[in-house]
Amino acid sequence: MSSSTSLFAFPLLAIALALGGDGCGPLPACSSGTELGNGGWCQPPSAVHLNTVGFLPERAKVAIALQAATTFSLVRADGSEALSGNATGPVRDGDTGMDVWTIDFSWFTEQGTFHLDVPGVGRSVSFRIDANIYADVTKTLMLGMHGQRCGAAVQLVHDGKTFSHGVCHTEDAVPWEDQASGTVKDVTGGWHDAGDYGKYTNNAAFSLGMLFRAWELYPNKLATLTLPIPEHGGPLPDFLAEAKVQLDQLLKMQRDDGSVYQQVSEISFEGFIPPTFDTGTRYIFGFGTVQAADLVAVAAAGARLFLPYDPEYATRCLAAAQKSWAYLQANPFVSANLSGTRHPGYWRRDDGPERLWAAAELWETTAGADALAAVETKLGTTSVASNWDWANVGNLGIFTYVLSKRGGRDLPLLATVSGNVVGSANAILSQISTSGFGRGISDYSWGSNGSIARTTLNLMVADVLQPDARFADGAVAQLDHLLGRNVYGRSFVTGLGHFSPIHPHHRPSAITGAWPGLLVGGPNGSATAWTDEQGAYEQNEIAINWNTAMIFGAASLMP
Ligand code: 9MR
Ligand code: 9MR
Ligand code: ZN
Repeated sequence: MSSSTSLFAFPLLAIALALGGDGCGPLPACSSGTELGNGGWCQPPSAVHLNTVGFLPERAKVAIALQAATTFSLVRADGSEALSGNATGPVRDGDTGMDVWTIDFSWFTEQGTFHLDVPGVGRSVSFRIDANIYADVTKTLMLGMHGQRCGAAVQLVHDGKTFSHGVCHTEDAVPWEDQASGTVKDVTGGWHDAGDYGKYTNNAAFSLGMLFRAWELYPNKLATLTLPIPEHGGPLPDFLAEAKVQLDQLLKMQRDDGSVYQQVSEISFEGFIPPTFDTGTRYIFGFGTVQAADLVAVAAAGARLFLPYDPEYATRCLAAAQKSWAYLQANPFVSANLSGTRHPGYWRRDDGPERLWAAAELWETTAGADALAAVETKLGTTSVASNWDWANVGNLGIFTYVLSKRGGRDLPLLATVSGNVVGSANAILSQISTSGFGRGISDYSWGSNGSIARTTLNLMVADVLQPDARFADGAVAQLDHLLGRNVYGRSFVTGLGHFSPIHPHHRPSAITGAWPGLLVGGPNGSATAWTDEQGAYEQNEIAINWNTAMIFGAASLMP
């Protein structure tokens, strides 16, 4: 796991270095057992692998050891022992082949700062047991979203360090098909998608969909969240104000005929430069039904969510949703033509899941019979995915349908689909129980950390349909994993928890050090295929669809 080993073990990185593309250089060497950490000193992972932020008093508390553990003690910050007990195990984790010992102190409810001492293994980092930890986690992840803002100057402070950039990408953008005329259509604003400065309609809508689901399930929790954003103190709750930045930009992506553009970016990826230095021509590439359906979904949802605060905006959102809905009714699948760009990464080959989501959100907002018929037709042939990402937004529509308080649904269908949602959550629970590291999904593909975070939607929607404490504990296990109960004994979120990523593939971070509140993609290819290196974009990039999934999970566990 040392940086020098992974440098050679990771061929793509070797290629990137050979091309000299992205300013990623060899890291200073650390002695064995330590790695270069925040602030530039060598530090070890937590000896006991656990959620390095902490635990909720009333929920599961599980830590793991990767060496033989027999007993443990939980120690308060003043050195007194709070409890002692026995570890269990080992169990063999199938993904890594590692033996894993479990330390379970779930029944302990005292709040405070603690660490674990495990003879033969070592001492964990300090962590909190506190009912408020997930308010802090949610806030930091939302700060991460704020840092992704495009077309605006951004300044944020975290742990005493300031991160900022000036107004960027003010000339967004030239429609690719009209480039001869040189017309610029205003598609400024929104969030940078990831470590690059592109903006992609389907992934932005997907990300908003998860934030909106969080808002609708946890309005009282999220209304209390204060964020250091310019809109603070205005008419909108801060959480919705940050989300509106992206919805505003998506509304600008709509074309006159109701179709919607897909991508705003340069032809190729930018260099590793600050956003304000990125002044190459940006184009708008492709449009089609996937994007129209995505806009219907988020604009229709926006029309309900913003109504209490800004009725005029809600009306505008609904009109936009209806316009793209009409386009969808008149057009079978229209594929976005992304041939002008060299990186059409979010291209979609069909629009089925998007149409389902669009119909569900429009129906929930308007009670329209055509939308209900459309969603119910799709539901007859759609399963509930336990592992899902930007290419399969169907779950968002399914969750809206089953959680709705509206009448008029086909009751046998509703019962079947609700049962399938609970079934998906139970499948996630059984996957968690077979993983030494508590992962709710079994594969390791690009953005696997985001997919782990996203299982919290299945779990918590199931918890509404069929309340069961195991669902929230399953969600806790996912957050535990992302914050340190993993192979690495490290947090996967920049600026949060112990030994968080230092070199994310994120252009602004390359210049000023890791911006806070960003979930990195995680192992991609196998259970141990993650490295904290800037060049490793397939494992260590950050992205809005990963962050917003984790925001949902953290919000669900707020007090
Ligand atoms: O920085 C780019 C990142 O956002 C993408 O996810 C990734 C894959 O499409 O590509 C990155 O850009 C790399 C490019 O594809 C190849 N040359 C090196 C670039 C920076 O690592
Ligand atoms: O997260 C995306 C992953 O599912 C795809 O396999 C991959 C290649 O198409 O692209 C990932 O998304 C990247 C996008 O294409 C460009 N911006 C950075 C995204 C995160 O790496
Ligand atoms: Zn920008």
